[in-house]
Amino acid sequence: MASLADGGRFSANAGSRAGLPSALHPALETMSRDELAALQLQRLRTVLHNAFANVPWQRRRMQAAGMHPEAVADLDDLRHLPFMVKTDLRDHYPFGLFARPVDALARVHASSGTTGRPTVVGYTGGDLSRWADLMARSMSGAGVKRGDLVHNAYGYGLFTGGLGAHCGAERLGCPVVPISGGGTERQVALLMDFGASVLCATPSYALAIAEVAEHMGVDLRQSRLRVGMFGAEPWSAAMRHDIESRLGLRAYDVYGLSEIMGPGVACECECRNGLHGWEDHFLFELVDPETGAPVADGEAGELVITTLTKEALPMLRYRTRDITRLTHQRCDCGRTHLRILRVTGRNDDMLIIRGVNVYPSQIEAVLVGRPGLSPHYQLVIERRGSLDHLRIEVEAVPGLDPAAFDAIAREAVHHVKSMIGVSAEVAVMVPGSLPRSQGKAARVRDLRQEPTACA
Ligand code: DLL
Repeated sequence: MASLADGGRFSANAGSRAGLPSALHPALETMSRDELAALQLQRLRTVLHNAFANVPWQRRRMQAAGMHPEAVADLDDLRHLPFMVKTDLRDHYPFGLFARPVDALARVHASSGTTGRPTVVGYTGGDLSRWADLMARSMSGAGVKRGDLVHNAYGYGLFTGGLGAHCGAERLGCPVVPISGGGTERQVALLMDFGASVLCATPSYALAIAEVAEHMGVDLRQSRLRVGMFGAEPWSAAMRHDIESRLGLRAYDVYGLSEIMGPGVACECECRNGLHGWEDHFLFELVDPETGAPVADGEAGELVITTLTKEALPMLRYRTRDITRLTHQRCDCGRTHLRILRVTGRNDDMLIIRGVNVYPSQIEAVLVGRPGLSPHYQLVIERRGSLDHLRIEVEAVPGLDPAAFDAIAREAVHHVKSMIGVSAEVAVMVPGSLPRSQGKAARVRDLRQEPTACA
């Protein structure tokens, strides 16, 4: 069993266990549930001790909960501790929840957030090494191999996507094209010229690349692309299908968040039947967003994560706001780590339209793939009188006769109503009329909260 000190560090030359050739850390990825629980308990004590000793705010919380790291006898004891939320980090801006002084850190990232102060996160050298290992493990499970050329179109900078994917690829032994987001025509040209076999990007930016390539008359299906590592935002099965057919690759869902680490907290394996959450480094809980009570396997709830090996910023029971379902059933691939069944949206993204709860990804799942409609859409919500009004703006596929727009829109209205239960106006738009993202797509314009001109 690997110790916390090495964090499950592996050698890129380590042999794989027969039958699970894509496992980078075969012993860790297939350990029994009992072994995993024992490792988690040992690491939980260490991380609690770290937080207790080095973060006064965490120590006070543990003391208030009558909890001492030495006295933790099993994993359930963690439930005595209240949840952490994003504002806890903001309230201690910038480094108040760090367990290491700044001069002991190796790197700092931050997420911008739409309002107020950014959320700042920090890593020791050991944290960065474990992150690279987990991202390499994720990529390997998705079929990326040592020597694959990785075109990394995640944004570099404070966002964890760029450097997270970069260091994971390098750790796996892959050369990286660190192109970042933007300059899409150049991206298309370099994909063809360099012959990358792996594309890392948000799913919406992958689609933007596909679209620009089509405009340039370049067929990316003829490129060497084989694997796509897509994440950082919710995306539907229909969108996966669209991306795969236009880019000629196999698309994998990768999940993560900066507060916990960055990309590589969980990732799909070749079975693509849920994302393996790496339980040797994280403790996952699923709770009812209203009551905080545990939610059973298969039911929807909010993901709560505790970091088990983070030195610089231990996070204990962090409410991610991400809504998903979990399964502990063993995957066909042989990995024993639980699976997160696709993150369908964030609690914060949930729209309440005339009393009906709606996630943008639900609307995407209904619309994308319907004849005549492209995956480029935006939801505009406004108040008309005392009623909410949802307008779905979705682009037609290129080449469609505008005379057909109205009929397609009427059909879409019907499908949204019957499958989601909400009445919406659907506007089919000319291709290219909606903004394209270079990172996370902005799907919602909620005008209900915007001040009026005189306010
Ligand atoms: O988005 C880290 C990341 C980079 C993940 C690249 C995957 C690939 P943040 O900017 O902190 O970090 O945003 C985290 O993005 O809480 C989810 O709401 C959302 N998210 C991330 N991955 C997925 C995914 C990065 N695969 C927030 N599916 C998370 C759905 C995702 N939502």
